[in-house]
Amino acid sequence: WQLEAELRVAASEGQFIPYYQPKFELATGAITGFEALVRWQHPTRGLLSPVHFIDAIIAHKLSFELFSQIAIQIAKQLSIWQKQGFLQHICINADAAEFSHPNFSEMVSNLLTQHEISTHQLHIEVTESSLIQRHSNVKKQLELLKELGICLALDDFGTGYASLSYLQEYPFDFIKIDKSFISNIENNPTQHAIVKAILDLGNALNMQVIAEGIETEEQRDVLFAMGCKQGQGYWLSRPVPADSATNMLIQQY
Ligand code: G
Ligand code: G
Ligand code: NA
Ligand code: MN
Repeated sequence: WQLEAELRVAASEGQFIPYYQPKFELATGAITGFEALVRWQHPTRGLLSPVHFIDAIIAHKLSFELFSQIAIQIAKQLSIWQKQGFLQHICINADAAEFSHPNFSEMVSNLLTQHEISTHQLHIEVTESSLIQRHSNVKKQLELLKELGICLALDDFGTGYASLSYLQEYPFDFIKIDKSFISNIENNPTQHAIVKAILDLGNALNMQVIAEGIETEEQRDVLFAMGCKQGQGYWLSRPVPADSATNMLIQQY
């Protein structure tokens, strides 16, 4: 199929929509925020997961278009939730290519002002793998975002080539432990030791640590006992459409 041509149509016609996966306090299960995960509402193929098109988006330099489209929908959603009294944050994924756009932070800042959203309600997460190329503009843009008051998370921590140096180089507030270290944490001493070390590191560096890919109550219990405070995973919920996310918030209060 004509992937590139179809992606360009999708970008111009607004076929990309966010799904929302809750992040929660391990102690209580209370929802602290949501990660927005893009889906492609394809006119004939139905709802497509980003694993089928994210690489093509990046290769064809459509990252900024995708980010803008998702960011606008998130800003609107935050504004709706704010009016309903829900002050949870939404976290949006960005790959480093997006930061190479010189107006990235300005675009984000304008969007927040326009929708009267406070900057601390938007988080941005960057995957380690996307930092490898070291786009020259990435550090500058991350620092500008940070100055705006936007929280930055380093995603998939531990799977990149230079995990520790990224912590030194860029101003992250959150570390997200990759789900490959959580998948069997209740039985696997190696995973347990790695997660323990990441939690200690986060503590020492004053960064908050979020465990990804929590699928079972047992994994939640183990992580909680280790001192991990925040998590995300199928145990609480898969990524869901906006109305289901709203229902989760309503049920919580
Ligand atoms: O739900 P999941 O299959 O939702 O996501 C698959 C991959 O796509 C993940 O690695 C996730 O980080 C990435 N991804 C999801 N949404 C976005 C997005 O809006 N921008 C970018 N750059 N990556 C995304
Ligand atoms: O790269 P990133 O960490 O953004 O990707 C998150 C991916 O992990 C998404 O595809 C999301 O749907 C998926 N995911 C979220 N929670 C779980 C989980 O508990 N188990 C598994 N296997 N995948 C998860
Ligand atoms: Na992510
Ligand atoms: Mn991740």
